[in-house]
Amino acid sequence: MMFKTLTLTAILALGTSAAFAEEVRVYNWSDYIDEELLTKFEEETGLTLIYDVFDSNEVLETKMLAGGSGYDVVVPTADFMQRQIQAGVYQKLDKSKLPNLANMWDVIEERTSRYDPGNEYSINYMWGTTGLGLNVNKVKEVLGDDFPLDTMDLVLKPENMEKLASCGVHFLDAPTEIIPMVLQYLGEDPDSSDPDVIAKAEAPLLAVRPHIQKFHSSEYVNALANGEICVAVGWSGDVLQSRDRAIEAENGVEIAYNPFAEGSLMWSDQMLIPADSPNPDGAHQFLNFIMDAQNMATASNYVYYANGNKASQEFLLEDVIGDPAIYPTEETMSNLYTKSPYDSKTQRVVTRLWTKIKSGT
Ligand code: N2P
Repeated sequence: MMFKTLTLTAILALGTSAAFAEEVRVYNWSDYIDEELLTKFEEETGLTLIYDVFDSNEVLETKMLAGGSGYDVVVPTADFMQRQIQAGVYQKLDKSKLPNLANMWDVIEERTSRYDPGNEYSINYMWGTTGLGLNVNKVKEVLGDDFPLDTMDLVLKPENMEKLASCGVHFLDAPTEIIPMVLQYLGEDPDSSDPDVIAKAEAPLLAVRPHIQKFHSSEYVNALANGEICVAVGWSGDVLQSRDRAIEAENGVEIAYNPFAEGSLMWSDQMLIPADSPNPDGAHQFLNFIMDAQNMATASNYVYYANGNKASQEFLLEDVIGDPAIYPTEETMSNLYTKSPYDSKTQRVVTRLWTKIKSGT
């Protein structure tokens, strides 16, 4: 009897580790891949891919810091990633397993090495900007034909927001992006960690708060496309996907994305392997698959975000590589700003302020 129990335990243990060896678990942002690539990865490697999605760096960070997420690949934004690397939650890449690193783009590698020196832990997946998603005709109807459709006045002046509330406005539920945006509007340093400077974002946000229908970081993609809302402060590629959904639905809704004339945030999302990944070998296979030039182009052509892969550029569609809202020109680029990570004390200040803004009190 004793012998039988032991045998059963041994078999179960074996079964568990064998199951892990067959699976790769990836945790990525929503609306961030062409799902054909997921099937292609399984066909090419024989591994089972479990692909879950999130829409908030804070949610991902909580999981990473708690440990035991069970994921093999996750995708934080670079400023969050830097703090998480310092907390020890990731493992260094085994670059000998990543021959497709040769496809990566030195310009982006240099940019991301500010957050991950030598890019020892991460590869760039996509990068983009935070700006305005607009239902062009609705906004013109409400604010007039001549209203400039690329200014923060549109979403930060109460008199405009009061009018736009009639057709619906969403803001990203992303405190580390919206607060810096308001600081930029006020002529302050958007990257400031000074609590007194950060506090200056409170009054303008509370003033427009009654006219913001929702703080949410993924619902706006469909809501814009089907005409439920007319404005979203959102992410470049997500708004462009919304534009496509409206075109496909043939519903007459015309969606546009504009970075802010006052300057938009440029961010980079990085792929990393958690220190406690159950299948680091499978994780490396996934990263190498993603860095294939054709695969990376397939992803960008679908999600309308720029990527960090130079070799993919020859496979990009003209309306991706040729669109300055996706691959910015030098001139647009000079108007973008980046963010460094908040230390944990400042992060708490930002989180507290955000709770206050969302509750509107
Ligand atoms: C993908 C949005 C990712 C942008 N839907 C956030 N960094």
